[in-house]
Amino acid sequence: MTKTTILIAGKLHPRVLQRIGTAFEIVQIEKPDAALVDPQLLPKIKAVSSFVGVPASLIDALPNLEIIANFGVGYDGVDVKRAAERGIIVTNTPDVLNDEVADTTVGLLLNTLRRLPQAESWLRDGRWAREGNFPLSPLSLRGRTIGIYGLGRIGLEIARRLEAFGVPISYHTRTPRRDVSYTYYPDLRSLAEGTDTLICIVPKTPETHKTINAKILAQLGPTGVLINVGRGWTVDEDDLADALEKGVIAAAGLDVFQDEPRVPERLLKLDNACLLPHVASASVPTRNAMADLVADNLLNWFEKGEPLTPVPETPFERANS
Ligand code: NAP
Ligand code: 8YV
Repeated sequence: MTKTTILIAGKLHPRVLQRIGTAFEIVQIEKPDAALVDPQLLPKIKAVSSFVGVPASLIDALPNLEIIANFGVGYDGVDVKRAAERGIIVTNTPDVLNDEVADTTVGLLLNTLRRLPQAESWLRDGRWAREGNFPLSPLSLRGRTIGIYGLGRIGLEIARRLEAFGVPISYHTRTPRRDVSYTYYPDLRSLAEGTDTLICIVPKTPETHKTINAKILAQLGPTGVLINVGRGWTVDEDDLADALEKGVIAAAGLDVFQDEPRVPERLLKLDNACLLPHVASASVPTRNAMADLVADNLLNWFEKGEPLTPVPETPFERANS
């Protein structure tokens, strides 16, 4: 029997290939660019999987495409509108990474406040022995008020963890949640005004672009702290660098940037910015779970005709539901 052909566009977690490699014929290209595919193969390709996204140009070049399996819960790299127009299912990897990303967020928050990376450098550089104790951290989690921008799957896990730290929690989403008792703010500005520690975990959408800007940062005030684990797109990085340089806010912890892997020079120079290279989900167990969900979406689609985790823009309705 002829095997279904799947295109892997760009580097992908090896476990996806291990899981699907025998069931399907795999075509691999360096980046999601249709020009890199042998033209004779284009009509054979029924699925694409990618870590870096799938543009409309690639979707348009594949006349028999049925499914795009995105590696990651955020699927902003996939042209989902074009996929929906063509009736192509897009899947992502929700839930299996919630705990890891929430754990990392709490770690990043504590590192930002208590300057633990700088304290370790102090020890490793021999300064503890030479100069004495590391300076007291001006900031602490004690007495802080937390505002979570985006209380979805991951935001909720962040909130649950921070409850154990004894800090009051508020949030902003477009729709208030009925299942939580945290304080709801109907807009981001009032959330920033009512809290001093803003944690961003919203998706990259046209509505969230640079919503964390000079005005929002000013609301947080001089002891304010911004933590961003959503997407760099949501923060105006020039405004943030200004605010950190001028003491408009006290510190920031960032896992994500507008133009990854490039990080603005101004942020790199700042001692009150704690910077991570987009590692919130990047552990072996969690990336394995994400890889399994990518593979299971593909296997389920071609074996049973059902995707496991389609995104809301390309819903899948079961024939008998
Ligand atoms: P989710 O369950 O869809 O939650 C998204 C939350 O954002 C919801 O509470 C949603 O509430 C809110 N939201 C969306 N648009 C909004 C807007 N315009 N204004 C206010 N709130 C808005 O998604 P998730 O699984 O928690 O993931 C969230 C995002 O985190 C992903 O899309 C991805 O970009 C990012 N992420 C980053 C990493 C990393 O490695 N750093 C890892 C995983 C995920 P409403 O719809 O009610 O507004
Ligand atoms: C991954 C993420 O780093 O799931 C997401 O949305 O941002 C991270 O878990 C991402 O998949 C890398 O492309």
